[in-house]
Amino acid sequence: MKLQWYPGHMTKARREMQKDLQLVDLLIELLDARIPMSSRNPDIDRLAANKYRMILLNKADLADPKTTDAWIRYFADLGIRAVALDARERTMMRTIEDAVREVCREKFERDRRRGILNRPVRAMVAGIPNVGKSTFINSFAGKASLKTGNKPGVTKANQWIRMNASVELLDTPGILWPKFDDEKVGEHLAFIGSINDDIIDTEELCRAFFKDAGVKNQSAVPERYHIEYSEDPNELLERIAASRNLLKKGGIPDTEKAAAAVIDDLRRGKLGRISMEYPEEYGKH
Ligand SMILES: Nc1nc2c(ncn2[C@@H]2O[C@H](COP(=O)(O)OP(=O)(O)OP(=O)(O)O)[C@@H](O)[C@H]2O)c(=O)[nH]1
Ligand SMILES: [Mg+2]
Repeated sequence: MKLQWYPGHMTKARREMQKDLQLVDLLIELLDARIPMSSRNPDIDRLAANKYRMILLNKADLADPKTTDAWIRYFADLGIRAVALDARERTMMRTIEDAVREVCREKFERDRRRGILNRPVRAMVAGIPNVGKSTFINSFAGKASLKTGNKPGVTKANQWIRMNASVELLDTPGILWPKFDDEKVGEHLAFIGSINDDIIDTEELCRAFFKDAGVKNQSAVPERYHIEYSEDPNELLERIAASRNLLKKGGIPDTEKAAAAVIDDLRRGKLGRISMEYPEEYGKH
């Protein structure tokens, strides 16, 4: 499935990120735990070369826990502290705060040696659209000061939020960093809802999902819709439409509505906790 990208927009976004990074000590990268690689900015290591770094594998509640653990080890091997997260859960925020302190310990110690007390860590929260940046900041701050929403493009501009005396966070609009050479990246981003649905053919996306997560679908999809599994994506869609009574005039299965239902269920975790990318597929870089 081919998706359209806008290179001009990316160049501008990259420049802005470079500028914003000059304002902060720490980069908190939010990745989607289901697709850590496709949701990652491919230039990030170069852009943030001299910053403290942390990764939050967000929406971990929708990903397979064992795979998420493997990703945490993968990033640890690259020297980056990663934490699995459900950003809606405030209980995790203590762990995050401790991790921030640990990652930035050098800065705190340097400040102390120089007699600077209580200079907060300034952190930029970056990630693709809809990954949960604003939700995370709201949970961390303990108040819902930022607008959130289940569609890409909710945050329109940068905004600083003071957490407490020791941390200040910069919320940023989501940015997509497509890797043009890989069609899968676009598909994975579309599966999880980070690409505007207006430019997506839902049926085509759904067929791609059936192919991509083939093994999982052999049980999760038939179970959810009470149908027999089929290797043929069109057949699957027809069976789902029939079983859900989604019919067009003349009793023809409405495969478009069936596809929309599947994609919606996928994004809500109704097809189970599905990881779509695995560390073993990616060499060290
Ligand atoms: N299941 C689940 N949903 C989450 C999690 N974090 C955020 N969400 C939901 O994901 C949607 C997007 O959250 P936002 O915080 O608006 O995402 P954002 O990254 O700020 O998005 P943009 O501002 O568009 O770039 C919302 O509906 C949140 O409730 C999570 O850990 N698990
Ligand atoms: Mg936002």
